[in-house]
Amino acid sequence: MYDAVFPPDFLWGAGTSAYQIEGAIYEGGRGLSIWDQFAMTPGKTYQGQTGAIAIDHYHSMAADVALMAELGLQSYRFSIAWPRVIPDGSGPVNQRGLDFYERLVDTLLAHGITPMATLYHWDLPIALHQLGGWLRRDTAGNFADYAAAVAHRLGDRVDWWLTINEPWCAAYQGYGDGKQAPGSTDLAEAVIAGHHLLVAHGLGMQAVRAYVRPHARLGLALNLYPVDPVDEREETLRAASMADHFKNRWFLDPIFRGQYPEHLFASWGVEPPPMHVGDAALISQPIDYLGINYYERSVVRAAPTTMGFEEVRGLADATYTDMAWEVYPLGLTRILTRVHRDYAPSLLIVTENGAAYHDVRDTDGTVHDPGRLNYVQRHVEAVGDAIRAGAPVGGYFVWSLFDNFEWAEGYRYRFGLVYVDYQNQQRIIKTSARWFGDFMRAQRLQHREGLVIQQE
Ligand code: IFM
Repeated sequence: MYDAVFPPDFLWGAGTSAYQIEGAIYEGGRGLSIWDQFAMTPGKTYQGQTGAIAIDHYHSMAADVALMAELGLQSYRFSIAWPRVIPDGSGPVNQRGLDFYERLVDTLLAHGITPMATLYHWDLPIALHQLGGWLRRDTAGNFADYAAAVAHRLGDRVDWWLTINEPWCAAYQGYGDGKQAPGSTDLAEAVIAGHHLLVAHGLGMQAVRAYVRPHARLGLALNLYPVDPVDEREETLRAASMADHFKNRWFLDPIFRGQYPEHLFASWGVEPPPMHVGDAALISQPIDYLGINYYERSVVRAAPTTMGFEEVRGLADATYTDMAWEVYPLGLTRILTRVHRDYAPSLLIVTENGAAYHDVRDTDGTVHDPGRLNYVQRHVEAVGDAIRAGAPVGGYFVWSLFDNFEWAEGYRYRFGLVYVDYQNQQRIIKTSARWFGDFMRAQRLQHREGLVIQQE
């Protein structure tokens, strides 16, 4: 079922982010972030859960990397916590913070695992939030200084970089619907925050580029969704177009075309963001790859909401994960080929793809996760289909390597290939991880020995 479609240098891996796994929020000179504050605010997360301890990766990093090697992971995507590196967001660099990530990178490399570093996965230092956070343009400049500090230390070893993870979530969920930190509910603010995140991406690209090796690859990761109308009525088709603009084109267009879609903000009844001279070129500077985070498609119908649509769930014949996200592998092929067709990035990497289930330990201590196994297998096939259709896909990362803090949902859903017992921090390799490890090994072997292995 998996023929020789994946090239020898295809990156296979899994990902995490700092606040979701590290814990140790008061250690190593780390400052606090908007996520510490948000999670500690009553009512913001499931049962008031926080990332204060998470899966304690800060203390178990070496063992965690050894586990990655045991699994056969070829590449590991992680994020760097800005408040560990610059506790107040701007100003002095905390060398102990950088030391931690340097140890992580060196341990990965010692195990032959390729590091992919994300610079911003939502943990804005609280001191910057107090100055205005992403509503303040200078935050983008502060981000560039932070990015430079990290790249200065790690640029001689890390060749894969992502500036911002999912600016749509950071902007819209952080400032628009309030589901994420810092929890504002003002669409006009979300639009401004989104623009400043893009400016930060642009400045961050330049800052990192100055310190990395010539062959290093720099990009950012967008969460994208193919959008389908639930029926063929004209108003539904219009709603689907609105949804596509909101979910996809809001960020794709400025990055690849240097401009927001026409009438986008007017259609939401808000002002466009404050564009400075040079912003368009800065934001749309060439990236070496686009990270695509794909989980499900979006099926919509017309509704009297600000964006003119609402999501439709519970479709007959559809299957859903425990988090009620549709399992729709074809959507991954579709989004990859669509981005290739409409925006033509030179390289696409699936930087996140995965499924949340309520996994449990069997009496013998093992964890079987057939839902996730099926999800990952089918999405890997969907990537193969996209490559066959001509999309330049160069990597695939499962989200997530470990069960972890799923933001406002706390610990109630598990995304990991590896199960974590939150009582004692024990790690247990799930069935999906065993399969994925074997699969990665088979891919390597296939290319090393020039074999074509047909895997069942
Ligand atoms: O856990 C998150 C991740 O941090 C960002 N992308 C989506 C994942 C699942 O919700």
